[in-house]
Amino acid sequence: MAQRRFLVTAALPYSNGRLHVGHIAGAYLPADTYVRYLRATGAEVRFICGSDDNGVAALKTARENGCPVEELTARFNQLQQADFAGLKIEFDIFGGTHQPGFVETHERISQDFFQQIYQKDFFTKRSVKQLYDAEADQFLPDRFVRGTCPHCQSDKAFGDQCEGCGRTLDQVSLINPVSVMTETTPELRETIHWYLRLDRMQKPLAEWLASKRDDGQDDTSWRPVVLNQSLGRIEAEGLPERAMTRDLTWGVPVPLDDPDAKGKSLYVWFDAPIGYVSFTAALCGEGPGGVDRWWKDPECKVVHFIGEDNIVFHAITWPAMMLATHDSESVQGEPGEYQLPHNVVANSFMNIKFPGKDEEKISKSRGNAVWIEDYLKDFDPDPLRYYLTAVAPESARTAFDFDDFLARNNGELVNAFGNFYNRTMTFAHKYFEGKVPATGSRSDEDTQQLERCKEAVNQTGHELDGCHFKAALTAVMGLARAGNGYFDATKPFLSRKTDMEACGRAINICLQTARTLSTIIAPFLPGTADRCAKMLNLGEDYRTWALATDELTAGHVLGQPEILIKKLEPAEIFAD
Ligand code: B3M
Ligand code: ZN
Repeated sequence: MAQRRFLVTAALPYSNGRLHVGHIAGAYLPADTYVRYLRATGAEVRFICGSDDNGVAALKTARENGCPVEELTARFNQLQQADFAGLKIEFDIFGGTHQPGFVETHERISQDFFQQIYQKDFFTKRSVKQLYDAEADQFLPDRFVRGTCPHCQSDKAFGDQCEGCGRTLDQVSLINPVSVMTETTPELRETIHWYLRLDRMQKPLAEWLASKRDDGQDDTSWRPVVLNQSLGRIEAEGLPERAMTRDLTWGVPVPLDDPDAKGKSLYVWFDAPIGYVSFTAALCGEGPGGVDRWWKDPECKVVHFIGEDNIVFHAITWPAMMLATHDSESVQGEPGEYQLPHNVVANSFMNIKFPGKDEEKISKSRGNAVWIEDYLKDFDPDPLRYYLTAVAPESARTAFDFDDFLARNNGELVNAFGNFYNRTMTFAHKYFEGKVPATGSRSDEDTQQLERCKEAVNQTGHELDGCHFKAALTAVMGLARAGNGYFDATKPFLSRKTDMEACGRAINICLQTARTLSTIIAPFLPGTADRCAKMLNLGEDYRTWALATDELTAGHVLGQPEILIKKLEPAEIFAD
């Protein structure tokens, strides 16, 4: 079988703030888990991320902090990289759409992309009325204007979107608009923009999306939330043209030899997904062996991991941009053309629940988040990786609950997983000189337990192939519990006094189970898995999925037992 090939991306974080647990649970942790799993199965993978530096978000924060926008985005790019490294979320490249070393390639590739679409006549040049801040002498793109939402009357509406009801907005529909630059009331003025003809792509896109519904055949179906949001959007409002340029100088300049394009940039949601491509170029080069091999080859599957607020951009706008560059009639794309994503995996948001308080939304402005930087000062990455997968918001919002975090670490990870390793290792060292005891003649109970190991490997792999991370972790933990169940049932603590052969057989089976666990826990908890492998004295290839149930031979010398997972005390939790 040819080696499977995947290009996996995680949403590019805006480089205007720190990362919190909601970001990690939403896109980065599932993406990293998926990549680790794919690699364990022998697939060739590139894992791409970087910061989303352009557009209004960074500009606005820079203004508020009175610092140059380049400085702000460079600083947060670095801080975010440190957060990811601390959590062992390991990209092959972390670029940035306006970072030194990346910005030139990114601009060129984004501009080429725009040009291609332009030449294929998928843009309409339009004159439109937009809000203009006379005092600041500039148009007010997107989040530079706020006001009251015409749909839900929330006063947390911005020029592009309402924070109250989540609807995308046309800024001129805002009630009582205010410029966030000067706090003055803006006026309407004429400006010119280039609109992507999404309307022309509505039919093929809708058909393509509909083909991603679960037909029970394979693991290529998309999550319902992604399809419901994107297809729902098309049903509700069709696909009107959308402006892909902005009156802004921070960003990728509009590459047209047209006086009307002066002083304008590409819309940040136009250039940001192209960041995936330009960072791939930085990692693998351009042309046939580089970008084309990862993006324009039907043999390579592109998988995007995102948060739910990014669904429409990844399931509609970005595929539409790629479609607009195609010559072929085929929606997915012919070899040599951009291939539409194999999957777009989105999670919901995560709320937060502080002890003794009600569950609430994570809010940057109110500062009620668990920041990764703070977490890493006190803890290892794995308890958080475990918790965020166990309560992942895969189909609905969930909450980061401090008591639950503690309970799951101590009750599940320590009690089930850690305890199984601990008792098995202790026995092997105490009574079998730190070696794998003889297999002996296995009972039904023994072969059943080995069968459970095989099933757990298959089940975990199957769930991971389908991006069901929670279910996959449940399968892993199921095997750890089954290991404890087997230990309790075979009672080596009794047989060691009466029947050393039976005791050895049981410990042998426990060690085989521990060996399987080390492989299947690895995509989720890489640090813990390394400690498992060290204790079992396994080689570097212990993560290889196909070897997960290869048995340790009798006499194999084990490593030293150590504490696998630490119990956490309530007082330790984010004591400031
Ligand atoms: N910068 C992240 C966000 O909306 C946004 C993702 C871009 S992915 C191309 O929070
Ligand atoms: Zn609203």
